[in-house]
Amino acid sequence: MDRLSYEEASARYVRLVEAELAAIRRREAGRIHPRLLEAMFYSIEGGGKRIRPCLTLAVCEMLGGSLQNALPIACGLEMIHTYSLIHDDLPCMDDDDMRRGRPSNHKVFGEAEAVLAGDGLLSLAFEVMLRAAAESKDPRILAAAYEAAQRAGAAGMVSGQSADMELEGAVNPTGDMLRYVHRHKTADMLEAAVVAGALTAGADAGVLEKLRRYSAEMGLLFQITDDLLDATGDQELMGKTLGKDAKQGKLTYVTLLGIDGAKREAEAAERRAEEAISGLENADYLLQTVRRMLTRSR
Ligand code: GRG
Repeated sequence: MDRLSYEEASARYVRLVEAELAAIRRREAGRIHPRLLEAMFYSIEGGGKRIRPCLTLAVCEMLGGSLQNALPIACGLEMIHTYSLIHDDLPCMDDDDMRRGRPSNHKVFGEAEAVLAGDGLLSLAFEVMLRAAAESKDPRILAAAYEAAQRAGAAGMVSGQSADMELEGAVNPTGDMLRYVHRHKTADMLEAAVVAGALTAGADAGVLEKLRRYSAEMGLLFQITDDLLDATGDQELMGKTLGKDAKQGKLTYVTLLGIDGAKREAEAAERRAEEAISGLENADYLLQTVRRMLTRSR
């Protein structure tokens, strides 16, 4: 990161992750039923910003860890994130026809196969992470996989999604309910990415604590900008249907705070994220990530 610009560092991480995901697909061909494999990797290969795996690799490198250790965890997290998008797009959840600039998984493969594609990605993610831990016998990789399980699982992202569905039907939705939803639905997976990267490098408790605070603020920032983009963004750039929140009368940070209030809250979260890691060395990639999130257009 010292010598590379933010864009160059990100492109290097994306190349590493995408090459490893392609290797996983090749390894699984012949083992996984062909149609299921195709459905799983249709969504993996459909683009996406790869924010989570980039964070995992960047934090590992920032703390002097080996990218080889972090790569299976980074790929596992991208697979878990992709499963959540496939399931979120289903008619019984958010009912979205477009994702990552292409028809959603169920539009191409049908609802039943899309459910299975999500299930397949979720379980393959743990196979990939736990195989790396077992083969290396490195407890740091096991700790990272456990972090991923906790944040992605029943008490993490899945609780966020469940609360989100409850919020949609609530007669008097509150700001606290909204914050709970996004703490889990959005921030938990970003925290998993950052903290798992740190665990692969053997970070101590003090560093982990700073990174957890940074991730929680980044999660809030990411969600507010997502809500702002849903209200004011460019559909082509975002690669998904926009304006849905207003159409569905959903409580979001924009409906709660207004456009200007949401922007101010995003700026405050960005500042708090920077403060959380102010004592960490070589944190340039993390600082740049939250600064760019504030002005992102996709
Ligand atoms: C179905 C268990 C389950 C969970 C779904 C991630 C999620 C939870 C739903 C997706 C909808 C949504 C608005 C989630 C908030 C987090 C978010 C903005 C995800 C999209 O992440 P990006 O922008 O997507 O990083 P790409 O495609 O770039 O990877």
